[in-house]
Amino acid sequence: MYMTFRWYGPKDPISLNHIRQIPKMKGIVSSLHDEPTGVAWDLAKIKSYKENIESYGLNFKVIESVPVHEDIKLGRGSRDEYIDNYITTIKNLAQAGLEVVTYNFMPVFDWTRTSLDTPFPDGSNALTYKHKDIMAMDPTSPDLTLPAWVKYSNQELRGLLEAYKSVDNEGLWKNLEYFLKAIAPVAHENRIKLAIHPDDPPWSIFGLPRIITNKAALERVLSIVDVPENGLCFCTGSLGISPDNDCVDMVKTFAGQKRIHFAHARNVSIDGDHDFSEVKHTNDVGNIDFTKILKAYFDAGFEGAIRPDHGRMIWDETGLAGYGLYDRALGATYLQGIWDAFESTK
Ligand code: DNO
Repeated sequence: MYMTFRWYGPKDPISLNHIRQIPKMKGIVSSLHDEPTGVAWDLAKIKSYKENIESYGLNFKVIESVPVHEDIKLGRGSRDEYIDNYITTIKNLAQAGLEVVTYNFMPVFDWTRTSLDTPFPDGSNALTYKHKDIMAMDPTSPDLTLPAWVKYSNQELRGLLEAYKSVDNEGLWKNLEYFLKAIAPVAHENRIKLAIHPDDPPWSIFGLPRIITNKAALERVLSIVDVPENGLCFCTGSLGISPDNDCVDMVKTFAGQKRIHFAHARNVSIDGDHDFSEVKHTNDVGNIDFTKILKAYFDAGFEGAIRPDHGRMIWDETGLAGYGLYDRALGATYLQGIWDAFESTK
């Protein structure tokens, strides 16, 4: 396992110089954030982005993410053109020396929360989710936006929500299957590891289908194209908010099969039925115990990248929701410490 940190590019308030000062920090996870969804990424742009990161002594092997165009998820006629672009991007990333491509198959909205700064008694604040608040939200309201959401015009958004009315969960599976059957063989040939991120939260929101929600779904993804490159970004914070999901068991299974290509380490506290808070990485709180999760990775001989996912805002830091410096840096050192203790007993 090697430790990485997500960086949002030159516009990120956190600098590569600060990130490299985190003990044992090895690499950056990032994306060409200014590229519109659906275009083919240019090789020269990828190379220069990579060179800049590497000039700080950090590696850059993991892309998070190459977003999937909605036309692919909707199975529209234009999907082939977007799939061709995705394939070009995969080939160019391979040529530039990248190793892992993270993506998700969530319709319209990426991760979703109902509050970005719920205060905690110790003076920190964090992201939380209350299902009854989601039920009361109108996602097309101009006042409503989340950091990870693509900015659509109101009309586009209404059009998309309407179009998804004819795509149920099985329809979405079919569209994922079509996409994976086209891209996984290319990833295999080019030795690019594909890492699908689970749905966050792992249940339907705003009436949209959501399918990457549990162990059976992960097994199904892997079976669609059974090559080692067709794999997972295993996110404890997304899967772990469903009490039915046993994350330790899933790590044992999928890291054991060498199909986890990237690990997201986030701790969450289940506060009630479909309600949760994001909490610090340590095992005195929350439902995820990283001593157990990391032991499962360690026993499976996991060699991929891990990153501390969403942190709280502490010490009066302000910045991108979930992506401040301080709490994620504490998370990274906590996770690394657990790992080093396992290493030392080898
Ligand atoms: C949340 C992240 C996700 C993830 C994408 C992967 O903080 O884990 O936004 O990057 O879903 O495509």
